[in-house]
Amino acid sequence: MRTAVVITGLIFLLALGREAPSGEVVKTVALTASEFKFTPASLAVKVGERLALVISNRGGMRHEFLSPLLKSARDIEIKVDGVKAEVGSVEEVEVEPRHTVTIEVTATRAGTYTFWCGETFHGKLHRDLGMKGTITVTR
Ligand SMILES: [Cu+2]
Repeated sequence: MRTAVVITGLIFLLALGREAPSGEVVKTVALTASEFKFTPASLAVKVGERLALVISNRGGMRHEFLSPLLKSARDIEIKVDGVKAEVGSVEEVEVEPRHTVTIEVTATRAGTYTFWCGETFHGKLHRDLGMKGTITVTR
């Protein structure tokens, strides 16, 4: 009986090991969205480092997070108010007022990636009113 338990435990561990993001070191960065800025507006991460971007909307209107980083990164996971949302690929993430969305990604390529808000206010992109920033990915 003991053998059976050990084997079950091994299978469980193997199954856990297949999940790429688990066990990786996670760098958590808090990003506040409001009218009309992101704070901080610049952040840095390393290639292969797991980034958890915790975006809190402290404003009164819906904001978005868009970035080419989401196209080149791997293993994207989205959590809305702490609850995991299933995603295959993602181009933009919406954050309603007083809500928090966490984007977890692992950057695969070095470079400087812009991010911005694609919502509009009186015909102008929030991006053009100041809601933009950069994520620098280094080796
Ligand atoms: Cu916005």
